Amino acid sequence: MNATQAVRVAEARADFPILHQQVHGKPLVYLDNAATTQKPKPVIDAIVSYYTADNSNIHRGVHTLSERATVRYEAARERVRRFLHAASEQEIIFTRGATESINLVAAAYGRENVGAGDEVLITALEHHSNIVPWQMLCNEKGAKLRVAPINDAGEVVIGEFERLLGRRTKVVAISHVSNALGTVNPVGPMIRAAHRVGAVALVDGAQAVAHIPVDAPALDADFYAFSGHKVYGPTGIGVLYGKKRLLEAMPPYQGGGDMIRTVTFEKTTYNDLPYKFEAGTPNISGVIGLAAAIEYLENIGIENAAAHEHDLLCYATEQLRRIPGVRILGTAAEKAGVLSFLLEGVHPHDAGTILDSEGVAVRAGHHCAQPVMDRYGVSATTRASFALYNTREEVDALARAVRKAQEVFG
Ligand code: C6P
Repeated sequence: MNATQAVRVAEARADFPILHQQVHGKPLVYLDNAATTQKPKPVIDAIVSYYTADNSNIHRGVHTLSERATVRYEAARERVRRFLHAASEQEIIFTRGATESINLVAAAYGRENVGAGDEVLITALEHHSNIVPWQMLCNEKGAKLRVAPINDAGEVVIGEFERLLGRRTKVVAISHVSNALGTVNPVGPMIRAAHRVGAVALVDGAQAVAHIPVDAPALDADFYAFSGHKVYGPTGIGVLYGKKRLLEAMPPYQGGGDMIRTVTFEKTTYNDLPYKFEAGTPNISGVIGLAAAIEYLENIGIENAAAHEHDLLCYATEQLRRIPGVRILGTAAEKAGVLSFLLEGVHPHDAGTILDSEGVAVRAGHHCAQPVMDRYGVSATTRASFALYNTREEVDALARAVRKAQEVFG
């Protein structure tokens, strides 16, 4: 490890039990972190301890276990609040993931505030989760989905983005970091531009929060969405941050237990924030695991993790560029640890299969971002993505496996 890297990688790797195994007789090299990160021991322990000692339903029971579970659940909300620098815990809604967070805003905010002839502006970099909910809303309302283009490097053309903003724009929905190319969007200025025309701005932070310290109020994001499983936490848990004034004005997303104050057959009154948006028994163990994940990452330091991943990205880019026939997609000036590439004469799925036979786990496909693939005239790429526990030696293993794929299909 380079002496300037503050992440003690060997120590960090020891925290992730899953990394210490062989796949097809080779040491596992896990480079599919943009799809989901592995979970450190403190996260696994938090979930085990919850189910071993405190499991109960929350906000309902008068008994001790329920009180303990409720305390752990709400303490986790406070940790997420601090993580995003939100002003109030009322601004932190637990969801199933980034996808549900975006759907919640499209349904609850969008249905009330977007009408016929209005526009929703997204970018050509978006994941399907930040396209389809807006498309569904626009179809329902007779509104128009506008798309800001990207250049060959995979950067949003900011002049075009600004040109597409107008008095009809009601929502701007943008990714903080592209999952397919790794581009980091200048979300601060983009949010400010959205506000100048009176639109609200949602940021899809699914690929950002593990790599970039996020201060949602400083960004002035109206909504910020992320998934627990991409930030070393469990699957099935996510977060929606929303400005209190907007959340308060929005109708509920789903009806059920916990989101109500009173129910009669004639009328229901709704609970206060954030419970108004958390219908039904939530993913309690997921919330507790997420809080442990955030604590783990904060102890390492997001900036330290980001610096380490940046080093790996630069090193991997250099290594792959040395291999004739490799074409890297996504060469933005600001990139997080995602490396998407094509191998001449080898389909990305075949490349992924050969890499797997060498123990190297990557994602091959359209990465749920088909419009990005269309922009480059390809159907798929092979994608390596880095986390705080990856090493330069693993990048070397990736490069060796890529050469092997070339030989096999040569
Ligand atoms: N991207 C990937 O391999 P969920 O599935 O709700 O946890 O996250 C959806 C999502 C939303 N936005 C971005 C930018 C994303 O990258 C993802 C998930 C994974 O790239 C799985 S498709």
